[in-house]
Amino acid sequence: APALVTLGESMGLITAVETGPLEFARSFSYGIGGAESNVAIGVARLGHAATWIGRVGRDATGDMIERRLLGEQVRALVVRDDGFTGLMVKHRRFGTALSVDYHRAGSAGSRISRADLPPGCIEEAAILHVTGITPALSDSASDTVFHAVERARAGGVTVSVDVNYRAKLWPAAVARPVLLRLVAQADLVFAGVAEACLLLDAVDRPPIDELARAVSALGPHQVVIKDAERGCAALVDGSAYRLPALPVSVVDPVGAGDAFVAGYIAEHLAGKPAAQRLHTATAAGAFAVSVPGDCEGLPRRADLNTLIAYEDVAR
Ligand code: KDG
Repeated sequence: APALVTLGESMGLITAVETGPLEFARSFSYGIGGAESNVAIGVARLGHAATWIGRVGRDATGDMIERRLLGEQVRALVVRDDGFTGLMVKHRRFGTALSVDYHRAGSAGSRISRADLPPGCIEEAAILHVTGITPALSDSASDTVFHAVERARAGGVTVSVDVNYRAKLWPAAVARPVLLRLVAQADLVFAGVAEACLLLDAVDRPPIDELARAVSALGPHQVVIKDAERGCAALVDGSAYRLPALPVSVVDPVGAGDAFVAGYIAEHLAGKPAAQRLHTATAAGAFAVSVPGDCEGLPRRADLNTLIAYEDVAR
């Protein structure tokens, strides 16, 4: 079956349950986070085969990540590393103002190397999805991403890139040339407005349809610009699309971008036209922001049908 393969770092995610300063939080939930595993889980929930490749430590968090992925029916090609599994600490100061601290420098996940990609694992997929997070983690992680992209291109596999610029991992000036190199080799690119401006070195914020066109001029023939609650714009094989977001109350925006990507990729794998890919992506984003965790809220097919029925009633 046509399938997704992705690689990156997944981490333990400690989240303060109460809103307010972290030092006064008394209860915490424990879960997993990681942009690429979020996408893999989202695609699997929507009924497509998904493979995630990455390293975790020989620790309880590493066990949890492996079990969670297996429980989501993601094929997890997990390499156990002597390093520790990275962690994130998330708390909500007020409303949807979330802050995330990373504890990941030197982690097992950052030590991913091209030797972790078994022969055929990229070549047998329909889509390879990578993000701009992984090249920021280490030299070997960066090498792994570009090596995977090269193999995908040689094997005729569609290359999908989520720019996912993380200011806490690297400064813009260092990230920019690397992200440009990645985007130039992609068929399909997802970027937020600020990320597109970073790529294009645009200081004014051009309208999002213009951003899509300008990013596409860098190489990819499918570009989707995500503009949070204002919706998205896309340029797919020369045709322009614009879709509003769904009006939902936002509990936790983290993971919405990954849900969007998962929805888009799932419909791409299903051979659906661009308008349907964007529609499902938008719905998946709406589900994700309604739930506190990074990946727990990702929808299944039945959830999408519920949403359609709900929209019909609301209308
Ligand atoms: O996209 C959501 C991610 O930010 C989160 O799950 C963690 O991969 C992550 C990162 O590096 O920020």
